[in-house]
Formats: sequence, structure tokens, C-alpha cells
Amino acid sequence: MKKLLGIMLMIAIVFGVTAPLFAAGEQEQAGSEDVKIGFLVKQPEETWFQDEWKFAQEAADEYGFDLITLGAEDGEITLNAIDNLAAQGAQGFIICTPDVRLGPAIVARAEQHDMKVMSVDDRFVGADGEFMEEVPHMGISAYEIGRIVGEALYAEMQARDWDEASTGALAISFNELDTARERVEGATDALVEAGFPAAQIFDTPQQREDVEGGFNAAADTITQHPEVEHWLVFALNDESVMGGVRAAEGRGFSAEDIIGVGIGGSGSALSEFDKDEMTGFYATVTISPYRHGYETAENMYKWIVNGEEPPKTIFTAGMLMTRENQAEVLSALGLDR
Ligand code: FCA
Repeated sequence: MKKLLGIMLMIAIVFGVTAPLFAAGEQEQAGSEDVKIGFLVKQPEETWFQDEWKFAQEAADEYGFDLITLGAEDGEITLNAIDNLAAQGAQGFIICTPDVRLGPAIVARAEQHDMKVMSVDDRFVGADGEFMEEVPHMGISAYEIGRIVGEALYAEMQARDWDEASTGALAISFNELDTARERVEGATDALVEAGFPAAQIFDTPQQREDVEGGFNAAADTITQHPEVEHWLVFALNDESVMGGVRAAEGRGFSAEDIIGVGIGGSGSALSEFDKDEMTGFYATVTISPYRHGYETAENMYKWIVNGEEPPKTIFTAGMLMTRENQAEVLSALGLDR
């Protein structure tokens, strides 16, 4: 009888108590191991996007999911990348699209594969020209950040005691992209409100949002304005401002006669601040690739695993960073690692 009881107890332990424990353990492990999340970006060579990937990978390591990073340089590559993600078993993806008007096609392709989609940085625009509000989005507070740029340009111009009449502003623009337009508008408004003559702000459209795009656009405007002795330079990102600064330097303007203020604060700006000599790239408004990478990936993970829908919109802030305060700014934004 004792023996029988012992056997029954063992059976109870194995099936009644330990089995559910094992089952729970396996289930939890399987839950995170099976999660695969894509992170697609329009310009993989830009340090901002590399940093987004780096921080998304931190979320992947912490939560135990697989992160699949892919370039999305144009529409065809993007749609193929989504198919590729589906074939690998991904349940969702985050994307900075190469063209915001691809939004409806991206959403349709995601739905076809039963995948969740969130946009980052550049917000999808629907066929009606309106933002696709149904798609969760994390972007920067573009207009406000632009204003910080404009205020910094004006303050530094005054600190250098430039004659306003012989100063021109290169407003390098990329109006097809709303976040770009809002950033440049914010900077322009802040400059004009501070007292800078609107007629001396020259709209300088660029074809691409990189160094070369900024350089080519700026070179034309500089040629058209031989009367300008000092240049202010602003644009949607660090790379475009750097292009503008290089174009002015190439035309013989010294670093003392150029004030470029970018937006980004990733590697491109930091390498500029690392140079021994001061350059025309005076400052940047540092934004957070940590929030845009880690937090979007974390939100996507929770959406897939717990069905927790991410907030429809999150707009992140920025901080002005110069050579002088770079360590403080990076540490305040948790980017000093
Ligand atoms: C856009 C720009 C990038 C970066 C990002 C936050 O996608 O093209 O350079 O500024 O917004």
C-alpha cells in the first residue's frame, strides 16, 4: 500500500505539478524565441539609421526576439524586403520608408502577410494626401526642433557680430517629405521672428537628403549670391547641412564665416566636432536614435506578444549640441555608450 501511495505521489508530482511548470517554461521561451521583427530603413549608410538599428538590437537582446535589419532604398526593394521578412516568419516590422507615398502599398503588403507595421521618422501619407493615422508612428517634433535650429543660428550670428545685411541663409529644403518641410519652416520662422530679413533666406531645394544632395543644392545658391559674405546653413539633417557647409568652404568661405546647424547628432556630427580645427558645422540638435530604435522595437514586440497596441503617435524632442557641451547632451539623452 505504501508502495502504491509512493507511486501515485510520483505520478502526481510528475504530471500534476511539474508538468505544468515545464509547459509554462517552454511556452515562455518559445514565445520570445519565435518573435521576429524587421527594421527597414531608407538610407542604411546614414549614421542615424545605423544607431536606430543598434538600439533596436538592444531591445532584441533584452526581450529575446530576432531583429532583421534590411535596407529599403526604393519602392521595389521595400516591397521585396517585406516579402522576405514574411518568408523568414517575421510577425511585424518598423520602417522608415524611402517615400512616404508608399504608405498604402506597404500597409497592403503587410496585411497580405498578416504582419504588423509601424512607421518611424517619416510618416506614411495616404492616397488622399493625409497622414495615415491608423499606422502607429514615432517621429521627431519637427517644427519645434527646427525652431531650436533657427534660434541657435541667430544667437551665434550675433555672438560673432556679423553684419546682417551681408549675411545669407541657405535653407536647404526637401519639401516632398513633411518632417523635412516642418523642420526647415521652424528654423525659418525662428530666424525671421528674431529679426533676420526674410528676403535673405534662400530656399535651396535638394534632390537627396545626404551630404552630396546638400552640397549640390548649396553650390548653386552660393553662386547666385556673390553679395553674401557670411552664410547660415540649415536643413532637415546633419548630412545635408554638412554638404552645404562643405560647398561654402569650397567657395573660399572660412569656418568663421559659416554657421551650420544640423539635426541628428549621430556619428556624422560627432566626427565633425572631433576635428582639431573648428569647421563651419557649428552645432546640431541632437535627437534620440535610442528612443526611435529601442522604443519602437519594444513597442512592436509588446504588440505582437501581448496584443498591446502602440500609441498612434509619439513625437520626440531634441537638444542643442555644440563642440562644447557634447558630453553633457549625449549623457542627458542616454546616448553616451
Ligand atoms: C528623416 C531624415 C533622417 C533623420 C530622421 C529622423 O528620415 O531623412 O536624416 O533626420 O528623419
